[in-house]
Amino acid sequence: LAIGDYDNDGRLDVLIVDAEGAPLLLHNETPSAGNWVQCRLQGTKSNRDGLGALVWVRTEEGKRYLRLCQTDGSYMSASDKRVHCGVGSAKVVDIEVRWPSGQVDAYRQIPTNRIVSLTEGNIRKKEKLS
Ligand SMILES: [Ca+2]
Repeated sequence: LAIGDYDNDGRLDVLIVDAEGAPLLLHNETPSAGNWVQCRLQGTKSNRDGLGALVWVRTEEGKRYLRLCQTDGSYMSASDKRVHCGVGSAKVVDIEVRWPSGQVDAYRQIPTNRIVSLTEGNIRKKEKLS
């Protein structure tokens, strides 16, 4: 079993393969799943995929969500390495990435319902949180 957003619509889908049958894709078609953000991490000092990074997502209302960049979870499979986070009705979020190297990068006012690429240590000063 692997989990990922294969069609990049912000809703996580599930792929199941057993020992005998054809692969089964459970395509998530939930009509109103809320807003979301997905982070595609690229490590520079840390591993290239950013595996093990902790991603904090904070909404303007003060809700905070913590996600771990990982691909494990099921036997002989790898799930989507992008970090997915549902954020309810939030239109923008602040994101903080704590990389395995110890580097901390913070980004402000990231619009939701999109995939953002975040490279370790590559942050513009105006986006940096104080
Ligand atoms: Ca999807």
